[in-house]
Amino acid sequence: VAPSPAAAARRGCPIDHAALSAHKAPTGCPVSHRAADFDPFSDGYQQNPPDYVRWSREQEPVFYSPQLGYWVVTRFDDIKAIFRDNISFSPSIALEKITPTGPEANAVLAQYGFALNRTLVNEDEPAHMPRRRALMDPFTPEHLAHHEPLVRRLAREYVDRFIDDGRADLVDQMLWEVPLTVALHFLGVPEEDMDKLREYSIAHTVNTWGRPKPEEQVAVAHAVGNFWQLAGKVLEKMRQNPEADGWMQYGIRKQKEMPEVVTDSYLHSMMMAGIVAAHETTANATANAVKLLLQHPHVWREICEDPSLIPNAVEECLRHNGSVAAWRRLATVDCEVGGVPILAGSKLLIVTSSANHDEGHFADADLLDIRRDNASDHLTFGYGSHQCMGKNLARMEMQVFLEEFTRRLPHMKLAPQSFSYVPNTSFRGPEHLWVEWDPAQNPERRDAAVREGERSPVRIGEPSGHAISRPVRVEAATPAADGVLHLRLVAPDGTSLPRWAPGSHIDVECGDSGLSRQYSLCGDPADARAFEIAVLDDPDSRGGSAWVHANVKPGDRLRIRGPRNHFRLDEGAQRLVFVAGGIGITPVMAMARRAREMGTPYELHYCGRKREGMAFIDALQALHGEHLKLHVSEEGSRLDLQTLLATPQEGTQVYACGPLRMLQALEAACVHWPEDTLRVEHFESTLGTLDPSKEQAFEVELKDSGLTLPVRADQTLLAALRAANIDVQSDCEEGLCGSCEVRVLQGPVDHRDMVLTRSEREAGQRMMSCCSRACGGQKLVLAL
Ligand code: FMN
Repeated sequence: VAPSPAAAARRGCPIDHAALSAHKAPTGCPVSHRAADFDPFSDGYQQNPPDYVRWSREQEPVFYSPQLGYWVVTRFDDIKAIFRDNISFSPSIALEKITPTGPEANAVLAQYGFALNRTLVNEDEPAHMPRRRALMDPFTPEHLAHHEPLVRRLAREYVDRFIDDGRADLVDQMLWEVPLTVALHFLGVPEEDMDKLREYSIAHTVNTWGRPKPEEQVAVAHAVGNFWQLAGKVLEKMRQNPEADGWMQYGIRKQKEMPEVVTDSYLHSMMMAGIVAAHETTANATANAVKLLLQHPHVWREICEDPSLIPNAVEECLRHNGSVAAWRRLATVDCEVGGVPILAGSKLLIVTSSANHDEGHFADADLLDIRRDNASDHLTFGYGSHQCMGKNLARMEMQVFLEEFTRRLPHMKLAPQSFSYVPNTSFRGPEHLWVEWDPAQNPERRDAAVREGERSPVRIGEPSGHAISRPVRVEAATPAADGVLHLRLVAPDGTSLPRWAPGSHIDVECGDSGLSRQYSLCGDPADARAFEIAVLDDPDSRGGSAWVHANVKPGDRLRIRGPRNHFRLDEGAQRLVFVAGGIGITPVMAMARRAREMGTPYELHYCGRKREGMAFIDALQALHGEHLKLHVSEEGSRLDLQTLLATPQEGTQVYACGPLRMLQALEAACVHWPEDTLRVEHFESTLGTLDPSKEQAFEVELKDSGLTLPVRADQTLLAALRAANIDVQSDCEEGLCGSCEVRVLQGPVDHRDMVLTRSEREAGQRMMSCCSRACGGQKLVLAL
C-alpha cells in the first residue's frame, strides 16, 4: 500500500509530477499556492464554502491540501462519480477525526471506553448494504408520515413561546431543540436525556470534524466520552422494551433475526452517530434555509404568499446553502479523479457544497431560484448506496418549519448580526439566527385561525418539476408568421429572469385548463429581462396551443415552469449545422445566434411549406446573412439532406428540430457520420397511456443504492423508483424531454421515448424511466 499522502506530505510533495504532466493536470502541480492556502477551518470556508473554493471549481477541481493531508474535490461530476463507487472510494473515514488528537485527549477517551465504530455512514461493503436494507423500512414515506403530527405540534408550540416577543434567536429558541426532539422520537429515545445529549452532540462534531486547540481537546474528549457512555445507557434502557416505537428498537428487534448484520458495536455506535445524523443536520439546514430566504426578501415574500412553493424552496436551500458542506472518502485503489491520478490510501475531502454550485450542472448556480427544476439533484444528502437515509425526514421537518414561519411570521426579518459557525469541515449552520418583527402585525392577532393554519400536504421525496411554477407578465404578443404567436414574457416586478442557454424550453400552464405545454426559448439569452417563445396554432390541437392563441394578450399573467434544457449546444464543436423544420426553428434560432457569437463556422437550414407560415424569416436573414439557407417547398427549394450530409466531416455537429418525418430522414442521412453527430429535439410524442393489460411486470436492480424493486404492469419505472425513495427528476412524462433518464448497466430495454437516437438505443446504456420498460419482463440493472 502506498504511503498516505499526509505522511508523504510531511516528507515533501506527495505528487507524482511525471504522472500528472502525462495527465495534463491544470497547473502541473496540484499544490498550487491556493491549494497550499486552503484551510477549511478558516472563516472564509465557514462563511461560504462554495465561494471559498470557487477558484478550484473553475480552475483546479482536484487539488492536494498539504494542511489537511487530503485531496480536495470540488466539481459535481467528480463528486457524484466518487459517491457512485463506494468500493474504490471507501466511506470508512467518514467519522474519523479530521484533526488527530493528542495523547492526553486519547487517554481521556480510552477512560470512557470510547469505541465509536462502524455504523452505516462509514461501513464498507459487503457489510453495509445488508445492514442498510435491514434497517430501511422506518424511512419509507408512509412510515415517516406518522411523525408529521409531532413535528407540526412542536413547531407550533415553540413559535407560541416567542411570537409575542418581536425578536428571537431561532437557533436557540427552536431550531436546535425541535429537530433534536424529533430525532430522539424517531430513534425511540426517552426525552429526559435531551439536555445532556445536546451538549454532548456539539462536542462530538468538534471532535470529529473540527480542529479543537490542544487545550480544548481534553474537555471535548470528556464530553465525547460522556456522550458515548450515555448512549450506551440509553441503549440498555431500550433493550428492556424492544417492542416500543423507534428506529433503534427496530434495530434491536432486527438484531434478533440477524445478529451478524446488526451487531452490538453497530447499535452502540449508531445510538450516538444517529443523533447527530438526525438532529444537527436538520437543525443547521433549517437555520441556513431561513437565513438564506430572509436575505432574499422577495423570495421570502413569494413563499409567504404561495406556500405550495415551499417543498422546492427547501430543496433549493439545501442546494444553495445546505448543512453538510463536505464529506470524506478513502481511495482503496490507485485511480483517477477528474483526470488527476490518486494513489490508494489517499484521503479525499469531497466538497459537496461546491458541487451544488457547479455551473456545469446547475445553470446560474449562485442564484437562489426556488423554481429551479433540478434543485433536488444537489449532493447535500450524498448519493447512491450511502445517500442519507433520513433525507425525507429532514425534508418533512424543514417544510413544516417553513410553513409555520411563513404563515405566522411573514413579517419576520433578519436582525443585524454577524454569523458565527462551529469551525469544522462538514456540518455547517449559524450558531445563532436573530430575527425580529413587529408583534402588533402578527396575522393571528387579527385572525386567530391563522395559528392553526391550513395543512398543505408535506411532499416527501418527490422532486417533480410540476410543483414549481413562476408567474410572468405578457409584455408583448405579436404574430411572427401565419398561425404563429410570438410572446415576450417578463417578471411581474420587472426584475431579471434566470439565465438560460440555447436549447432551453419553458412549460406554459394554460390557465385553468389543467394543461401545460412546452415551448422553446427563441430570444436572446443575453436579454435577462424576458423569455421569448413562439407558439404555432396547431390545427390538431389537444387544447394547449389553441388555448394560447385564443386567450393570451399583452398584460396577461401566465404561470410558467423552467427553464430547463435537454437540448444543449456543445460549445466545443468545430462546425455546426442547424436544421429547422417549421416551428422547430424556435430552439434552433437561439443556438444559431450563439454559434454566430462564438465565431464557430455554422450554417442554418430553415425548411417550411410556405414562406408566410415560417416565423422570424426577416430577423434571421438580418442576423445570419449568408449562413441562413431557406428551403421553401412551395417555391421548389426543398432541402436535399443526402447532399447536405454526403461527406462526414470531423468535428461537425448537426442540431435539428422539426416534424417527426424530417428528423427520421435526418437520422437516416447521418448513419455514416460519427456517432453523436446528430442531436435532435422532438416536439411531439407518439406515446399513448400505459395499458396494464398489455404490459409485463419486471424487476430492477439499483446498483448504486443496493436495492432490487419490482415494477408492476400498471406502473411506470419512474413511479416504482419514487415509491422506493429514489429521487429521479421528471418533467413531461411523455418520453419527450429526457429529464427522467437513468443509466442502464445490464438488461434489454424496450425504449419508448423520443429522446434517444438509434445508436443510443442500441447501446442500451440509457433509458427514460417515465415510459421505457424491460423487454419481456426481464430484469434491468440500473446505475441508481
Ligand atoms: N410548440 C411550438 O409551437 N413552439 C415551440 O417552440 C415548441 N417547443 C417545444 C419544446 C419542447 C421541448 C416540446 C416537447 C414541445 C414543444 N412544442 C412547441 C410543442 C408544444 O409543447 C405542444 O405540443 C404544441 O403546442 C401542441 O399542443 P396542443 O396539441 O395541446 O395544442
